[in-house]
Amino acid sequence: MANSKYEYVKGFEQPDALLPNTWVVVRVDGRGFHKLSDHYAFQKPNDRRALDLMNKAAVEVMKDLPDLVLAYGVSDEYSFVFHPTCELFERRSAKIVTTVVSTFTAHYIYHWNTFFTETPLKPPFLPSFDGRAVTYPSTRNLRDYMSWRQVDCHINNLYNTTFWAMVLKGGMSNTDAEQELKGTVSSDKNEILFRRFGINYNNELEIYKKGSVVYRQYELETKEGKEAASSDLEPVSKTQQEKMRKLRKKAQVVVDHVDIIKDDFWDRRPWIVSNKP
Ligand code: DGT
Ligand code: MG
Ligand code: MG
Ligand code: MG
Ligand code: MG
Repeated sequence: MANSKYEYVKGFEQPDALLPNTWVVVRVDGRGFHKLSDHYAFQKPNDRRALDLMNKAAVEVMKDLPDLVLAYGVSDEYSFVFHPTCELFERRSAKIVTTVVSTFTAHYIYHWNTFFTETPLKPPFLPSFDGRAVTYPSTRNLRDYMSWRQVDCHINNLYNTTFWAMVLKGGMSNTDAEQELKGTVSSDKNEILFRRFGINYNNELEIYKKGSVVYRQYELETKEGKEAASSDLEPVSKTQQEKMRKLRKKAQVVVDHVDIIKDDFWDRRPWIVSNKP
């Protein structure tokens, strides 16, 4: 299109490319889910339907954006991880974040009825999500970020499980339960659960204790895939990149509820860090 005298306004747009060669984590978080979860009567402390819906939306985001290598979700939040080699939208932050957030929200709303069959969405209580991108220069930093979220999941879930047992099963008021839990450590909460309510925290569902990890599973590795994986060409050629993109798109996206703090998860799935299926 021909230049117009108006075109100078383009110069007002600020560059916002994320630092090259770094891990990019986009975390989305439900806006005002305290109110939203009350309104739609989410079960306390965990509503399986709500978590399954979050996971469904995350799986669809992974399918829509083959550049993603990993995601981790807990409560009303999900962290999506792009590999350091990712060049999506020339790494422009706003484009990446808004695409993840709107794709996630679209799937969350689209699939709501499948999980909440009795409680249709109705304004003004419509789910929306905020989002931000943070870059991490080393794989250690990325793993520490993931560990941080999973530790948070554990701490919150132990607290919430104990709190709601005291209130719903023990008939305590919210204030009394909160007061009694003030200053307690993990072992105290385990004790309260076991002695007063016969609940062994270890037997709680993994999805509640560990959150949800989403990644691509390459069990059915093809010959083509092995060739791509064994290649250490730097930089990766266009055809190679295309080949890997296709493999990523074909791979099954799975949801797991496992420890991502220790090495085991990462050692078993080297393609997550190498980005070479
Ligand atoms: P924000 O993120 O600043 O807009 O505010 P909120 O209200 O979304 O707060 P946030 O994100 O810190 O905490 C998540 C809220 O979502 C928290 O109040 C509990 C609620 N929530 C998430 N998952 C569940 C669930 O499975 N069951 C119930 N009952 N509530 C849940
Ligand atoms: Mg928040
Ligand atoms: Mg929130
Ligand atoms: Mg949250
Ligand atoms: Mg456009």
